[in-house]
Formats: sequence, structure tokens, C-alpha cells
Amino acid sequence: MSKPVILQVGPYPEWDQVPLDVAFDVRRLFEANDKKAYLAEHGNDVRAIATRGELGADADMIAACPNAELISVYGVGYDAVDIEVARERNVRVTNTPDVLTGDVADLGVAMMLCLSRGMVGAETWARDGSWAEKGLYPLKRRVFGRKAGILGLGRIGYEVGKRLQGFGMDIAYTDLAPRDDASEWTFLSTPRELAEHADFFFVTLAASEKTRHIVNREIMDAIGPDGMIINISRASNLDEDALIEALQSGSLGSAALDVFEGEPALDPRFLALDNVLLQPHHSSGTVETRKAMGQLLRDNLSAHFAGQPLLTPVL
Ligand code: 8YV
Repeated sequence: MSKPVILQVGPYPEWDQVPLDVAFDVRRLFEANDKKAYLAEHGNDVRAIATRGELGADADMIAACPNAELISVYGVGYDAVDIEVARERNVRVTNTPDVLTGDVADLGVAMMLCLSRGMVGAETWARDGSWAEKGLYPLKRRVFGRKAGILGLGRIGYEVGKRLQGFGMDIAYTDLAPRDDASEWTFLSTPRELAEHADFFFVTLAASEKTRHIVNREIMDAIGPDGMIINISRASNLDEDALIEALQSGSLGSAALDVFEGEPALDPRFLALDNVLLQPHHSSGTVETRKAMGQLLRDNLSAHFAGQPLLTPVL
């Protein structure tokens, strides 16, 4: 029996590639120089699209694969998949929730600590002789006991909150409704109130058209010159131009960012700032989590072609 044809949008680690190639007839879009021509040649054969969170599948890609039945996303975020077009064409969509939650929360908290305590600069200070030449490293700001705000108390936001509890922080959150299992934390109904509360403002909400630029200039001003934004969600949740201006002027204290508009390219203005911590979208990037994500991506594909229920459907 011939293997189902899969369109692979971006590379995976070898431990995923090998079993994917065994189970499916994989067409590697990412290796094609002319992607449009590649889709025109292979699109009709494709029965499922295997993609990554940040790469998704846009309307043109879905339309170029008229026989696709499933889009399997390696990532929890599926904002880069054109869900409306998938729905219209009866294409199912799966993602990889839960398996990455702990690692994403860990990195968000690590970014807060790293930037607040100036650890990147401190490393240079120790290495380049500044310690011996200039003396003590400049003083930084405390984390424990201060105020945290979590914008979006989903799986990841909740895990961030649990970690921050260990730092004795005064935790508030904003979501559509209060969560029963977060009764020790303060529910605030608007991002504006949350921004006024927070010294450390975590952006952990799933991105969509509705949340685009939800963190705007007004929110940044309310977080203020002593506050920090930590974004481990999607760049589109922040107005990046307003962010850069606020960081340049000092009206916002600092920002720790794992995601960027147009990534992997960065707005060069970020590179001139010393009040940012820049990370290359790797919050789920541990061996353990990426192996679990790859397994879940394949399990969804296999379930679909075996006529079994999808494990983690979003559509
Ligand atoms: C990426 C992510 O998928 O989970 C998500 O939504 O964006 C990430 O986990 C990961 O970087 C692999 O491309």
C-alpha cells in the first residue's frame, strides 16, 4: 500500500525526520528554491501538511493542496494557520499542547530573572576583566516579592504563576473570567489594570486577530519606566514599533522577548538597546519537549490515517 503524501513545511530534528520518512511519503517544501512551483507540482498529491507553530499554513498553501485532510502543527500556537480557509475546505487541524507548557513557563521566568539581575552583562563583566578593573558590577533590580501580571491565564500562564509563587510575588492575572484554581491570585478584568499592577508583565495569551497589538502604547506606559514586559507568546500580541519607541525613550523599563515580528529577522533597532533580552524563539526548545512535540505531531497524523480520533484537535 502506498504511503500517504505529507507536505513538510519546515525542518524537524533527525529523531522526528526518520520516523516521519518511514511512515509517510514526505515532500519537503522547505528544500525547494521555488516554493510556488514545488506546490504546483506536488500539491494535488498532498493528504496532510506537517508544519511548525511559527510557520503555519497560509491560505495559498492550503489552496495549493486541494486534497489535504489535515494540518498537523508542531507547536501549541496555530495562529499562522489560516483557520478560516481550513474550516471552509474541511481540513482538520491539530497542535501540540501540554507537552511544552513547563518549558515555555521556565524560559519566561528565567528571562525575567536574567534581565532583572543583568546576568548577560554580568557574565561579560566577569569575563572581560571589568570586575578587576572597575570593581563591583552595577546594582540591578530585585525580583522576589515584587508584583507580577499575567496576561492570559491559559496552560502556560498558569504554570508561570505557579513558578512566581515560589518567589513570593504578588500575582495578578487577566483572562476572560477568573479561574477557580487561581484563587490566591488577583483577577483583574482589563489589560490596563493588569499593567498598572505589574512590575513584571508576562504575555502568555494565544495569539489571534482579536489579540493583535493588545499590548499597545497605553499598556506599555502603564507598566512604566520601572516595569518589564516578558513575551513568550507571539510577537503580534505586542505593537513592536510602540515597544521599541517606549524602550528607546525609557517610558517602559525593559523587555525580555522570545518572539519577533518577521522572525528570524530582528528589527535592527532592538540591537542598539541595552534594556532588552533577546531570545531566538526557543521557549519550547529542550530535547525532552521537542521529542514529545514530534511524537504528538506524528501521532495525530497516524491517528488520522488510521481513521481514529485525533489526539489534540483544534479544528
Ligand atoms: C515552535 C511555538 O513551534 O509552540 C509554539 O507555538 O511557536 C514553538 O514551540 C517551535 O519553535 C518549533 O518550531
